[in-house]
Amino acid sequence: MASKGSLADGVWRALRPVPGLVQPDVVLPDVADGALVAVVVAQGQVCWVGPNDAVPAAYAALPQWDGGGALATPGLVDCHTHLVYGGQRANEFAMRLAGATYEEVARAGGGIVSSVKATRAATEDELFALAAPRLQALLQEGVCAIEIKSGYGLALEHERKQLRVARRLGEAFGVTVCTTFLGAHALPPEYMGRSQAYTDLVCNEMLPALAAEGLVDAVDVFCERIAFTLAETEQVFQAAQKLGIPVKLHAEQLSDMGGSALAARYGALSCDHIEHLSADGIAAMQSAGTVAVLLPGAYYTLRDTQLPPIAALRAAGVPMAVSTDHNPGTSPALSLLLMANMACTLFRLTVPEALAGITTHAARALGLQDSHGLIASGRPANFVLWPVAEAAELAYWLGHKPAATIVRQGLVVADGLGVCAVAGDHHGV
Ligand code: DI6
Ligand code: FE
Repeated sequence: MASKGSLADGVWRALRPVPGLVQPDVVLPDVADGALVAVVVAQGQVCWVGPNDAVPAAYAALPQWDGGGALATPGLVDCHTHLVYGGQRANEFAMRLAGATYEEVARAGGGIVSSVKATRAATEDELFALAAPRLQALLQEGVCAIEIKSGYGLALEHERKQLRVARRLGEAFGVTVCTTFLGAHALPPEYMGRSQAYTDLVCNEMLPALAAEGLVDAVDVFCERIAFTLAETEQVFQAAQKLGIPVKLHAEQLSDMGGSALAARYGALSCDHIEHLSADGIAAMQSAGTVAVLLPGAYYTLRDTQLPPIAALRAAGVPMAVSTDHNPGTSPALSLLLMANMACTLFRLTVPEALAGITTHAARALGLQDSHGLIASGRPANFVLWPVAEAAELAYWLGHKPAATIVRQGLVVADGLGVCAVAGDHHGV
């Protein structure tokens, strides 16, 4: 299950680029948008992208792979997940079907806290074994970078366990994993009624310890009526800032708390959910360059009716990413392509917006804009060749995992198209 695969070094010819997701080094004046391109990979890095018939002679000695006109996108990026946890919460699914709301389930002792119990009870190896098949499902669709949050431990040793598993998953599967410390996800039962004391613990003990262990790439907070206040959120942001760690926020999911504007003031990488985002929040995100992360899986699961303000975000030029928000409570989703579909159908994104949302803009939401989310020279080779006739198909099928050829971290990890005819079985991704 580890990153088996053959080296992707070679000249990948006859690829059909998705406009905006492939950046040629050489643009010949007579090459129209949509003309075939070649991508040269050497030592696991993309080193040349350009017109198919203009590959420099210097690369003639490399293996030559014929893409046969397959559509090429960068490796997908899932920029918001809670992938590592114990147990599952299908019982809440049934409760909601019987009429309970997410907030009612949470107030009744279910919700995040029930996943906390199961996560605390699990060993690191058990959490790894539970998360591995979920990660594999995402990888089989071409995910090459993923964010994984803590937030189901809510105590130092258990948050550490989650983050260590996230790191181990990245190493075992050869995929870029960005870890996010979400200690301020919910109030643990032992701190009931002592929100300030728990926030102090998060800021003064948990975050510094985990950061010192190299386990924290970013810091997140659930800023909501049923979670942490604006003032508590700011306290966590200050602690992160002191350590030089970037922040992001679960913001305006159930109500307008003003979290996005606060996050933007701290230069947040992203504000996520944002169904109830105000015009002020949009303006603040726009000027800070903060990415709006749309999570249609949670919107769908909760049968939410408040749409995120897509038209206003678009008009303001705020980059929009799309992610699974994979978690056991509100988004048990394991398909980023399905999220692209739902972002189009439910939120009315255009297909190019949805595709940028699961690649380029998602990479930006993780601070990976210089290495992921675009096929371009100087980046690690992460790309996917799709067996589809047009780009819209990537957002069109419901629940179909196309047998793609996947290059991840410079290795051919799946070869559904038979381009190289040397890589392993697609299911081994
Ligand atoms: N927002 C979410 O969508 C998840 N966490 C959060 O802050 C839900 C987490 C859960 O219900 O377990
Ligand atoms: Fe989330």
